[in-house]
Amino acid sequence: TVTYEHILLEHRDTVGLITLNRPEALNALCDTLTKELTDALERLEVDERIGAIVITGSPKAFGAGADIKEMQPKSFADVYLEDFITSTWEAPAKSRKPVIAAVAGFALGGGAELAMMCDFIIAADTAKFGQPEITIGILPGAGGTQRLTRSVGKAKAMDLVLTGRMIDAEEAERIGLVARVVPAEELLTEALAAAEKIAAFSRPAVLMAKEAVNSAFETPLAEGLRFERRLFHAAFATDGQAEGMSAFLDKRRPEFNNR
Ligand code: CO8
Repeated sequence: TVTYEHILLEHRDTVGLITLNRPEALNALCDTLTKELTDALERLEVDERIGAIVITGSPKAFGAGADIKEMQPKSFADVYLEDFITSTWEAPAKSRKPVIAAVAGFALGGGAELAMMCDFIIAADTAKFGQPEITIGILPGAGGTQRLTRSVGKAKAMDLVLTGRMIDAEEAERIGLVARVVPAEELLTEALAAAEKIAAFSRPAVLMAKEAVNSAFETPLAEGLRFERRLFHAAFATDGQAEGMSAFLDKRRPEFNNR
């Protein structure tokens, strides 16, 4: 096990649980936190026991954005040359294993962007999402103009990015930003149950399914459909297909070996 300063990393059987843990700054994503998060995700990625990942914060905040104290003195040359913040910040989006964001409280700026880098968001009824960058003289810089627009469309994305207003969990679900809203006290249970469920399926199929859905955002339709069909055909080369279909016909639970 590793010990970090601003996050907690736990193995819950087949699920990797990362808890952002910088309460004094509402989980503002400082340099150390983002590096630790990247490190934890890389460890989980190569850990064969882990089939899915949950990223969560505290009841008060999933993440209040990039650390404004750290950003305040930076110049154009500083941020351009260090490629702030993408160079340290693409880990959740790059992970091949499914990553669920379990969001309670504030998910603002980089915090909302982090949630959107995950494969889907389960929100507590206390969650509040927003891209308030405009209120501090900048604009979203880690997907807030791109992933948000793809998930909720232009009207809502422009509204949120240009006014900086916050939306509650109910509105976030209505516009398609979050997959489910649950009572705050059930958030972690629900997210871990979803992750465990995913982790129990045939792993090649899970990774292919994630890759196929993601290709919908990166390719024209004809290309995406062709890619999906190739993966679909490839799934018939896995043990999971043989086991899953035999188990169905035998009326028993499948036992996947992740091959
Ligand atoms: N950075 C640094 N410190 C923060 C941040 C932050 N983003 N957010 C909160 N804190 C600190 C506060 O300074 C305060 O510290 P202290 O007690 O030492 O004064 C502590 O957390 C508690 O905060 P508040 O007292 O403000 O708590 P409230 O409950 O009154 O308010 C809010 C909560 C509404 C969340 C408020 O803190 C707030 O508006 N925070 C800033 C939100 C924001 O503007 N975020 C966007 C930042 S810009 C950004 O994210 C650019 C993204 C680029 C990509 C980044 C990828 C990592």
